[in-house]
Amino acid sequence: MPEQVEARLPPGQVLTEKFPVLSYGPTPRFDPATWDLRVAGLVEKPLRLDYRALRALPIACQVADFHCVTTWSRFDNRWEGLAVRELMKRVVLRPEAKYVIVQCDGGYTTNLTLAEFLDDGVMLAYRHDGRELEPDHGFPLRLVVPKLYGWKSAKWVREIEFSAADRRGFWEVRGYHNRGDPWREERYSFQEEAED
Ligand SMILES: Nc1nc2c(c(=O)[nH]1)N[C@H]1C(S)=C(S)[C@@H](COP(=O)(O)O)O[C@H]1N2
Ligand SMILES: [Mo]
Repeated sequence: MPEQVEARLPPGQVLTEKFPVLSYGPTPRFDPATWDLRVAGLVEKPLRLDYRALRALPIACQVADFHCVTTWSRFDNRWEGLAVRELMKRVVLRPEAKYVIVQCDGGYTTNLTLAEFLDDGVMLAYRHDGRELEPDHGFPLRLVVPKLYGWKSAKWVREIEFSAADRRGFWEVRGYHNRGDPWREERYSFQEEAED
């Protein structure tokens, strides 16, 4: 393996040029007339953005590697969309807010700590590699959390809920690790027992 590849590939991962689709369940239908993104839970005032309002917000762009726990990694994904930091300029959190639960069309969920959610590079993307996101890859809006395994990058996001307590998401209750840092190879929940 070339050195530059090896340095960017977390342990146990294999590089792919393709962009596999990993979805539990069918791709939801998108209706721009009724779609919205909601920010709810422990916020001073809930926020609701319809599709036009979402796309009118400042556009962020980043290139990031993507690591799925099933062992494929895809380098240099060019994501465009709404930076979480930009979104959060419009939201006042209550002090008790410590966790984020991301809810998607189709019922998928995932959880993050507030710090993981507010970290560099976390964004709500609607374009990938210079085109609108494919529906199967999460159009109209997906989370991108480049530092964690792909299951945290929820597709078809509709609601971001701030919470005082952590609530494990769809895969986190089905045996995947609560955090999922690929560099620490945090794949499975049983690994948590050996941790802090
Ligand atoms: N709503 C939803 N988001 C999801 C999933 C899913 O099944 N449903 N799968 C996750 C997993 S396991 C991975 S690896 C990535 C894959 O993204 P992709 O299908 O665009 O490659 O999406 C994540 N987001
Ligand atoms: Mo995955």
